[in-house]
Amino acid sequence: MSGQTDEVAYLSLGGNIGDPAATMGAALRLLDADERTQVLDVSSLYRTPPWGKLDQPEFRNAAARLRTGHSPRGLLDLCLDIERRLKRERKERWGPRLVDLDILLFGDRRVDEPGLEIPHPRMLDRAFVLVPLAEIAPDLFVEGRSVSACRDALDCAGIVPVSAGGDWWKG
Ligand code: A4P
Ligand code: MG
Repeated sequence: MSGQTDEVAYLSLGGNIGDPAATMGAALRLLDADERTQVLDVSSLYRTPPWGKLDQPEFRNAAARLRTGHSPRGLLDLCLDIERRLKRERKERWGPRLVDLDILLFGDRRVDEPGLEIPHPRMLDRAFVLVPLAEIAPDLFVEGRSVSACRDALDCAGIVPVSAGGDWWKG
């Protein structure tokens, strides 16, 4: 269902243990199954070198555009619940993970609360976020610059699409 108060939000998805493509696909299907949330568009699935902590397996990453009737906090709670249902184990910061769902943008809102910051504070530093996001939203403006211009300012070496288009998650 969708209503007049729905907003468009962007998510980043990532994982590097187990079968990340399958887990990320399951996460997107659970988001789409939520009665107040609809998955509008998904990027290709990308293979990406680990960022931050280098001695860990390569990641799979993707970005998604949603429409949601939830508040930003409600969408975060939904994402955390889906992570739990997919049995994510939280261990070390920036370390290996089954599936990670980050809210990048929520309409044009800015949120700075305990446990929730939007726009995601590290999104503009991360090619594994901006390459998939630029595929589905190249002209979206973040902090005064387009997503594609922000991507072009980063080192995107080794970030390679591994799906043919954005239907990989439909299962
Ligand atoms: N939180 C605050 N703001 C948000 C937001 N906008 N979206 C809070 C989602 N969550 C938000 O999350 C910890 C808490 O952040 C949440 O419970 C929520 O209350 P987390 O994902 O466990 O945090 P983290 O992993 O310790 O830190 P961070 O910076 O979010 O790490 P990331 O972004 O998860 O990075 N390399 C590649 N190639 N690909 C990757 O996907 N991911 C990471 C982890 C490192 N290197 C990577 C990748
Ligand atoms: Mg995170």
